[in-house]
Amino acid sequence: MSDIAIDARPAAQAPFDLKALRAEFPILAREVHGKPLVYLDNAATSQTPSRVIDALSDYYARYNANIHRGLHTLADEATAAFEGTRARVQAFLNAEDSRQIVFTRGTTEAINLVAQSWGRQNLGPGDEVLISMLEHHSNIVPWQLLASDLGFVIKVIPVDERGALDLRAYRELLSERTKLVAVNHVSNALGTINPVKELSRLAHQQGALILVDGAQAAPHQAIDVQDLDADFYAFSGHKVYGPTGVGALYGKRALLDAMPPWQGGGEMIRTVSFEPSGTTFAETPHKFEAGTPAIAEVIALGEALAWVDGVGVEAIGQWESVLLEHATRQVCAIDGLKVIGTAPHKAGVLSFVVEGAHAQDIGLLIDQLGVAIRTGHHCAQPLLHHFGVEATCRASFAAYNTLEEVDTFVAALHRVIKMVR
Ligand code: C6P
Repeated sequence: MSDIAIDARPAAQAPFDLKALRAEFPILAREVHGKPLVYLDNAATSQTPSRVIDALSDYYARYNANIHRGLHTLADEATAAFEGTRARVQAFLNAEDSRQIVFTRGTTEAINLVAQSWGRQNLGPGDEVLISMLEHHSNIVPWQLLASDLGFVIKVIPVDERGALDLRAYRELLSERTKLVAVNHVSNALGTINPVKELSRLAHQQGALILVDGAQAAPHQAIDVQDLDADFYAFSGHKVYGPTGVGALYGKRALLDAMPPWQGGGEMIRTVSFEPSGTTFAETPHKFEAGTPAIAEVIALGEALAWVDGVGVEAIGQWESVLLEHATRQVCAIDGLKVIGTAPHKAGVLSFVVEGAHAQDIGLLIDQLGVAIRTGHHCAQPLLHHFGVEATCRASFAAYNTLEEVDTFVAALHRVIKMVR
């Protein structure tokens, strides 16, 4: 790779012991196609440190039991650990009360919960829901499904040519018809960080609620739902160094209390009877958690958040900015490469297209060199169409990535582009 000019500036230091931190992730030691793995698909899912993996196996090895309904020791231990994560999530989001935290399968299910419970109760003909051009399909399709049932209108906040939200258009779209603004905190496809506090203030001025999809924000910056004045906030465990199949929804207490259950079953009832209206429901948050939840995963999510707290989410975000800048500077120098998404405030996501080369081909070939990036529409098809592309290549960063990995990625990209052109 002698044709690559590697940045000669002195290497920035991570604000933590990067070598020791990497050693906590067993997967980072593996090889792919005979090359050391360079994992840059963190926006899709981040890797898990040993303590999270241990928490999963420890649950099955020592206290596997169903929660909330057993009187035996194992059930007590499992319940305490499960509810311990609720308190951990409360602290992570700076929620007022752990009862405001509902466990879900992830961000997607959290948004569907709000749509099916709050939405069915509160939306109808004449109402409007504002979403943004930046949304992931999971913050588009649930509203479309509901709109076709209930007859409300979905309006889309546009973005400028850099991929930043058009705030003037947002102000103009807001009206007394707006009942909900549903936006992501950070765009998964472009990395744009949205000014959620300001969006929230303006929504509330109009009497609308705001739901924030925090899937791509929670791993990279401190979240304070009270400061944001978010009515709902959702995130996924597998993007914050935790397991798949688990996530959480925060909601303001009065809203959650007034919302009906959205799924029926065990765990979410107080009493069940065959008499008309004889069935009554558990309190918030349990009325939203029907059936046996992902107990081991919830417990391990608590461990992941403890890990993030230990490293410091601000330090993680700071380091990812260094990686992003280092990568952006180098890829921008590649002939015919265009970065999609250059908003002034960005998280660690680098999306790009290369003239004369299909994103898919780049993704497949770069994998042969050990580098994992994502290619495709990133479940944000309307956004990509807006930028006139079907697919981009996306590199996304996490705490454990190194500047050397960025250099390996850039060198591999140069090689692959030569091969496909
Ligand atoms: N984005 C990505 O590669 P789930 O699948 O429920 O954990 O998360 C869905 C989701 C919601 N909102 C945003 C902003 C997201 O980025 C995602 C998941 C992955 O970008 C998979 S497409």
